[in-house]
Amino acid sequence: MAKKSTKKRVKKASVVRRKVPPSTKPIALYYWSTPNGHKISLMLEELGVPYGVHFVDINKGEQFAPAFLKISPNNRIPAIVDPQGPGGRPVSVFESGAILQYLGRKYGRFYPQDERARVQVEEWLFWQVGGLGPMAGQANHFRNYAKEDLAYPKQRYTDEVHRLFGVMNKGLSTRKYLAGSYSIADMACWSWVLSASKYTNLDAFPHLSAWKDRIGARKAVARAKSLGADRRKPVTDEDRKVLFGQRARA
Ligand SMILES: N[C@@H](CCC(=O)N[C@@H](CS)C(=O)NCC(=O)O)C(=O)O
Repeated sequence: MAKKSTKKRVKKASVVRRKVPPSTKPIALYYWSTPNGHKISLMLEELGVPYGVHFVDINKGEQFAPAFLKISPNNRIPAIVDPQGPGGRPVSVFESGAILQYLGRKYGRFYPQDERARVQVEEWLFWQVGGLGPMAGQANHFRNYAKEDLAYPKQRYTDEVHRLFGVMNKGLSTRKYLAGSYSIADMACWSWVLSASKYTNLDAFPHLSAWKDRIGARKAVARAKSLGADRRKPVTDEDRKVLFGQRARA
């Protein structure tokens, strides 16, 4: 390796001395008060780190704004921008599961480093993003939003939520939280369970019911759930045109 000249070394050192202190700008959360949004408000509240909220009114089509699509190309909330990302440079993250993992790694909380414990958290996290979320989302759509009253999809997705609740209940019969200790997996599931429990009687799922109440009693969870709740309004026909029947855009 070539030896650096003293002149160069002095120059480099002077650059280092002039370096500005790291930005203290908080994480920006792109959010609307929905079960997917709550996953991240919950994690940020549990972490107790400062964050700024950008409300993205998905009923009015703000998820299609070009600036938001740069951060979240799937036109869905939640998303975050961390001004202090890897290497001290900003990073944006979309997809709730990826955001939870990112924050868990960054702050070293609610996402264990021990591989066995981490695998269990990931099992339940992916179970939520690939199962509970989509199934409960469809049940919600056909029960509350579809213009037509369609018996088959209503039953199909309500049954699937019931089955998934049974899986959770069984897991929670031997442990307090889904992966043993309170983790991002619980945070991912909680708001979905709360919303689906409006049409699924929890009497048949006592362990799940106790878990729901245990998490619901946490102060951080109450704060996270109430964030922007007052902005949510009943879906109108105009909103339906924005939200449903979306197809690929140029
Ligand atoms: N897989 C995504 C799902 C996110 C999602 O579906 N977000 C909904 C709100 S709960 C949304 O932004 N909808 C806007 C739209 O449908 O255009 C995640 O887990 O982040």
